[in-house]
Amino acid sequence: MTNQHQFLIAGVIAGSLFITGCQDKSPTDTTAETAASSVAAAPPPTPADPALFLNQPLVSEIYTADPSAHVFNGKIYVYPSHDIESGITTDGEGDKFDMKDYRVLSMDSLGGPVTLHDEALKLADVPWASRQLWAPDAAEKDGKFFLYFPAKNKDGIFQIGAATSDSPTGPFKAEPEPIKGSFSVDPAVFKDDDGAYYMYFGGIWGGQLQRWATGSYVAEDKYPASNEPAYSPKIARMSDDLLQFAEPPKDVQIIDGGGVPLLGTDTNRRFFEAAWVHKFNGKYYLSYSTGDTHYIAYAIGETPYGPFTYKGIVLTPVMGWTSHHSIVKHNDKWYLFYHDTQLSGGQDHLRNVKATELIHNDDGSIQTVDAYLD
Ligand code: FUB
Repeated sequence: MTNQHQFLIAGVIAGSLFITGCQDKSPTDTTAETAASSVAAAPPPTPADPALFLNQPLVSEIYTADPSAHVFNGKIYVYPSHDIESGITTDGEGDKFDMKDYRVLSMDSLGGPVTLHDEALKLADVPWASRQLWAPDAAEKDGKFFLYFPAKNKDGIFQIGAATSDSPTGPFKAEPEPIKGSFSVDPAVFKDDDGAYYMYFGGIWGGQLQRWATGSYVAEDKYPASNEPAYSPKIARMSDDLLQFAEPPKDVQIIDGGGVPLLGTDTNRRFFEAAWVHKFNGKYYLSYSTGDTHYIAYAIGETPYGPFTYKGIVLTPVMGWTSHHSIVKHNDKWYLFYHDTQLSGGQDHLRNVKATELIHNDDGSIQTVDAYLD
């Protein structure tokens, strides 16, 4: 998240046109190792032209974003942020994204009716939090459901909380304190085939990851110099009760094909926020947003800890500044959940979640999704 939200739709369109204009590459180039800079992003359409959107919003009663999708007991549940018009106009640190509660979506299958459930958790019921309920995730273990969420604590520092429920749709009861040793935003919990759960998290700029470079919080934004590696997302294995980290968080390295960590200045490929992990054919796929270049990129690793080798683009820029997604398998098909700003006509902080099929090629690469039709 950034103080450049004034880009709004005009900026996104201009940026996309710039990318399109500067690259001489097909948007359907889906080979492994496709560089972000080699994928031409189609300019998002104007909101007045809904026929040009590849998918329509899953719900239109409320604004939703950052969709974390899971299949629990054969059904798809989506845990989104619940965007609201906060009335905040200053935007230095993503202040406009001032969400106050969560609501869960569910559906039996993609394309079928979507249920918008009642409030699952509200800010007022989280004892340690002061504001900004950002992108959540969820997990299930032994019939119990866990909601993980970032929020600013009373000192204005992002941490990650856990809340529990007997139902996947809540209501969830928040733990009295945030997860010990947690910081920054965008938790994503991955369950491996051996039953271990891992949380990935972190986000630069508004997500404050750049303030933790020393290992503790420093209230000053410090970014890597041009020859320094980018900030990494973090990983920690979860405790058996899924309420705490079982180990101190570690860096998740993202490297290029030559084994060199991506640099902080490699803005087309480096991690910004919105980490997500799925497993395909025994390999771990880390996907994430590149933030100010608006891609959802992916990298492949051999273990949950990585290192992950950069491979290419999952989703080209969407309408709106942020891009945030999840990838889930349901009934033998893979789906990409993502958001754009179709319903609000391009307002960055008023987003709507969508879904589309995601194809893995035979060589394990992912076919790039362009969310807009020509
Ligand atoms: O929704 C608030 C923030 O915007 C999320 O935490 C980021 O990933 C971005 O989508």
